[in-house]
Amino acid sequence: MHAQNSDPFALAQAAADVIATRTGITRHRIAITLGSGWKAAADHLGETVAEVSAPDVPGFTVSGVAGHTGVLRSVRMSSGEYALIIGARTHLYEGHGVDAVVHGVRTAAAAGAEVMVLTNGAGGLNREWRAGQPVLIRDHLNLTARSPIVGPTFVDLTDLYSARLRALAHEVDPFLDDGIYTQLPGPHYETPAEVRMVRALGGDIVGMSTALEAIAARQAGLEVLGMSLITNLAAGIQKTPLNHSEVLEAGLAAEDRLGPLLARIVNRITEAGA
Ligand code: 8IG
Repeated sequence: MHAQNSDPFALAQAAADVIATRTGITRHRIAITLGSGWKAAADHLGETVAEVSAPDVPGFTVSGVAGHTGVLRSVRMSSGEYALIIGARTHLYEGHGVDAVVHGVRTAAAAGAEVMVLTNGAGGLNREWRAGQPVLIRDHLNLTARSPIVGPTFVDLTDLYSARLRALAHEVDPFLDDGIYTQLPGPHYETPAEVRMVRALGGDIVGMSTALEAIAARQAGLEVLGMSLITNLAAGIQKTPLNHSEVLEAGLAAEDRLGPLLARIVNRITEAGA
């Protein structure tokens, strides 16, 4: 047990082994982490062949965040390939460390995935955006001052949010806008001054999850697609205070559109050959 905890990659392999045993699927070609507002999307992807409760899988815990389900699903897509849907996310602000935050991504890689789709709910800085609008992540600013990588492994992040996958997403919806995702540690939302800082730095989206996961995904050799559901405009841009129930409401309101959109993008990716 202690040996496992000290080696996050061994823990991810143990998780992948349990997933393979419990689902009967030895290889998941693509993995999708579902963030706030994206939960119902899983139902559109294909036929769910198995569900595993997150606490039954080594290294996963039930999230304390309302709107995060704590279930991993194996879904058979129209291409005949299997997708691993990760409905369990650990955030940096939960205090379990960076390895816990990126465990889902490392598990996806150990389960055989070549593509990692990271979705989240986030705040938007672009005044043209509206709550309930999905946008592609084009690049990120990691303002957590942390990395999931320990030691002298110098991972290239030039094309972190794969241009190839973004192009496939644009084939599905040419009107998808994109932006620079900025990860802050949270769990508090930004002050209006911090939102102005993010804007000055070139950020378009503020969130608390995806940048560290994307870095770990790239280290593991996965191709990354990132999508944010803009659930609110960032503090100071929208006039009303931010709250988590508003976030959940925006997610619910957008579900009808998000599910089919994500399903079409994921199926497009697997048909193109992951
Ligand atoms: I949902 O406005 C959601 N997550 N940092 N700021 C940050 N994270 C968020 C926000 C937001 N909305």
